[in-house]
Amino acid sequence: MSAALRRHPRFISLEGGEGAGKTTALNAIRAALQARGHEVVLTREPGGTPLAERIRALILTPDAEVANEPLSAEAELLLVFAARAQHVRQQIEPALARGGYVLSDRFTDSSYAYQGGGRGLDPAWIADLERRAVGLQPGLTLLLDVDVAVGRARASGRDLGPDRIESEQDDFFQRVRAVFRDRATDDPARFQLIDASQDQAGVAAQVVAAVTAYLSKEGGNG
Ligand code: Z5A
Repeated sequence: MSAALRRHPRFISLEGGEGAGKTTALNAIRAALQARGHEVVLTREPGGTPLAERIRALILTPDAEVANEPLSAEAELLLVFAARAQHVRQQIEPALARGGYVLSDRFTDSSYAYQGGGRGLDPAWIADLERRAVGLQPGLTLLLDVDVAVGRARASGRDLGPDRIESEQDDFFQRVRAVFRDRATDDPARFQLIDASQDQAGVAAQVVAAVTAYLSKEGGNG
């Protein structure tokens, strides 16, 4: 397989820490794209295909048989990339080939942030996996940035208890946030930083404005 990395203009990802408000933002972007007559495939990571969703469960909510076996950082990284390779080949690339937009709740930037920043794995290894196993980057990535304590307080209001990653301590999430922000600074052509401390309507307005500006810049897509 080629180790090249392509950016696709109809592939859009949303990134951020927990409680950043990705769900509302995704729905707002989907509505904006559909209003322009585009096919939109809404998907998420880890997951997005039946097999990749199984891998997601292994990572985040392991069943009783394996719940007591610690998952090494290296295994966690390889599992998220196994899920991603499957997701890209089975779901994302076919949708893009049909001419649709793909809107993904998280993508490879989360691996740099969580497995690189949070777990301390070498980003060069992640970059190698990205080129070899994925080969694809979004044309636009919206980073919903919010203070860790604010995001965690929002997320703790949900009915479900914390999953395996959500059970990490604040310093883990501070490192995650720092990597996301650094990546946005280093790649302004792809990233748009969204102030996710605003209320849900304010965040939705920002993401729709960012996507609208992106579509106009891409030309012919809006
Ligand atoms: N992970 C990884 O480690 N490596 C990888 O490569 C990938 C992922 C791809 C699953 O992601 C986990 O996988 C994630 C990273 C890891 N673990 N963590 N942490 P996920 O996206 O499924 O999980 P999440 O980020 O924890 O989701 P989340 O907490 O649901 O975040 P969200 O989708 O951005 O938030 P939300 O569901 O839209 O909102 C959460 C709550 O906050 C909800 O009650 C809302 O009503 C409320 N909310 C949202 N926005 C606002 C505003 N603006 N004001 C007030 N309240 C708000």
